[in-house]
Amino acid sequence: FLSHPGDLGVVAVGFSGGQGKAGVDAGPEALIESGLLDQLRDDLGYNLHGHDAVHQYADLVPRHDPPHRGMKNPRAVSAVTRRIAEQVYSHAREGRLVLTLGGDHSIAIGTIAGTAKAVRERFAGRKEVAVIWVDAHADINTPETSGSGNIHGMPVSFLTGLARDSDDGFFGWIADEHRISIHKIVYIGLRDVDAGEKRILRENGIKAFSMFDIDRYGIGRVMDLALAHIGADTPIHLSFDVDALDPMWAPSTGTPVRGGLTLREGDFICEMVHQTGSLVAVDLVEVNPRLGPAVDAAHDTVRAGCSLVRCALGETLL
Ligand code: 4U7
Ligand code: MN
Ligand code: MN
Ligand code: MN
Repeated sequence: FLSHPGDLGVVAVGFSGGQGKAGVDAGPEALIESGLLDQLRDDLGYNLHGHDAVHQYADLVPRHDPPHRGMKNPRAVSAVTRRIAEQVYSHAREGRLVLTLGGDHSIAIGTIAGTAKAVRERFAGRKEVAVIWVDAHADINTPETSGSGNIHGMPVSFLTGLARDSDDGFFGWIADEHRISIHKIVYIGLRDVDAGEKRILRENGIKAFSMFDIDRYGIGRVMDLALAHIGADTPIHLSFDVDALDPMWAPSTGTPVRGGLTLREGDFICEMVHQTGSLVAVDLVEVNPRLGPAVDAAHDTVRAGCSLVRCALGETLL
């Protein structure tokens, strides 16, 4: 039953340089091995493009990559995300919905830069992409506020222009066409936000629904409010960090935080975003099949990730 036939660009990103734990680069392979892309093709009816390779970007990762403004692996992350931006842009320019499988969340610098540019072009500058960022974390540290130096905690600051660098080798390649408006981002699932990040969110009036809001209003009302904030007929990029889910559902991830979304709440977010008909791109990131407490941890996490992606791409319960 082909409920949502269409063209889907796939970018599988085997990259872990935005943080320090090995194994998140094996996320895409684990998701694909468990049958995700077959399900999208056979069960949901998509025409897949670019799904033949998990990209490693080895040519872009220098041997020596000392910190810059406290950022770790800055040359590698800058070069890889720049390449990802081109890959995502080429798919989006062809009118394809774009699915990116990570990889750590630094790669969203590339994915969102790519969709932002494609959306501006498609609507001749009259529309800007909105971002729904589902995560335990806000990922909006600047290099200066970051305590860890890990760039997977900074993508939103570079994408919004809160953080900038004039050197192309350190994200200076990010131009206005790649950026998103601070008013067009909505967070869902936050529960581990650094003090400096809270300040940034507050001072810029950024829309955020924490786990408190989900407990208070329920995920149904939170999604209504989130989508109302974005507004109808606005192209949406969904960036889903699997650590938004409670570790009960997604234990194999680099920075797990207890008190998170149930798998059903995660799926619901994705279903609601799909139902808008405005989805232009989806990221699923931070699946690390090498981590986790129990033998089944990686398997459970991969299964949860597959479910999220299928819901975002149109799988329905009935
Ligand atoms: B993820 C952190 F300090 N805020 O900046 C940081 F708590 O993409 C975590 O959401 C970032 O997984 C987590 O290092 C990045 C930390
Ligand atoms: Mn996170
Ligand atoms: Mn994240
Ligand atoms: Mn994480």
